[in-house]
Amino acid sequence: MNNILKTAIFALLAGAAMTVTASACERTLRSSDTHPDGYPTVEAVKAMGKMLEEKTGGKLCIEVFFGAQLGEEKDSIEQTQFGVIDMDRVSLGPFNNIVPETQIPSLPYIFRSVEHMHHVMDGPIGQEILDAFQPHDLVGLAFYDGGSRSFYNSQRPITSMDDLKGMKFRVMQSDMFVDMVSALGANATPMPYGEVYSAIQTGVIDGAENNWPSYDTSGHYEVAKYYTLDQHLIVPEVLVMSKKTWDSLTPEEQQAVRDSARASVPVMRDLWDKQEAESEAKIEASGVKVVKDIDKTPFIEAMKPVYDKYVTSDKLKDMVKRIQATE
Ligand code: BDP
Repeated sequence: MNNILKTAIFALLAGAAMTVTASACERTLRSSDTHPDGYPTVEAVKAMGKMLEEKTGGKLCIEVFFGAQLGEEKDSIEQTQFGVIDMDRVSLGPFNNIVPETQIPSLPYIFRSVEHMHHVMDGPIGQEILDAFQPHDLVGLAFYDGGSRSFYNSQRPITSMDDLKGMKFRVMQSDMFVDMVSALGANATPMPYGEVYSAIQTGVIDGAENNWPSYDTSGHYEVAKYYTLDQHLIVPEVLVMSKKTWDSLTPEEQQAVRDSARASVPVMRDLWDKQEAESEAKIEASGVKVVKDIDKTPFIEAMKPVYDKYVTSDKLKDMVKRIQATE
């Protein structure tokens, strides 16, 4: 056999071997995430994929398309509703205009702490909110952590509500967040996450708001060096599946999806705590001016019109009451 033939046969065999490895899984579900590889949400869905592959004896796997490869959140949500994307990991914020129930855990200062949020979202209220995705062509699978979100900007330290006056902040694509920022005396503009860095850099906006890990991994702290821990939102993140994909699975596969999604939650929380501490340390060391001891009372009081505007139906009012009554 001449060398060229040998090389060709080798290439063919290697190709066949690769195909075998790649097709070890009968079906690979595509999952979208805006965050970069290594971010807790991305790693949690990968962990879920491993569990799913095991539970289904290699029938189902998940591939995570991180870094908004499948589009920014507003678009990826639509694509998931259409069944073009199988799964999506998104903050609850961009669902506010679609699934009214998601507005409730997205309300400013609704949760007293991350523990309070866990108690609510791990219980019956969380389940009701997951179920509320169904009529919108989505299946809610699990909630992930998103820490607490606070304002950062490129102009000056915010030490009281007055300092926010006249500033322009980017918010997630949710009408409620536009009203939240207006109620604080500032201006808001909804914008996809991926456009925020250059919008701050070029002065189109003064800043945005997010948790430590996002402020870090997006690089926003490089262009907005004032961060004030007013912690106006403790908004959970959610993992959803397209109803089209869901309906194409057998009941056993659906159960395996539910179980492995649920089992990925403690994995995520663990990764989250580590990432949060790491990001905080990195940002503090980078020279960002962090205002920690802000009086939140005026911020909380200013939110009344937001509650009045969005908590309108009896169902939503009752949900707020039950959340407030949860320990
Ligand atoms: C991050 C969320 C992500 C959102 C982003 C945002 O994890 O889902 O896209 O905030 O502000 O904290 O858009």
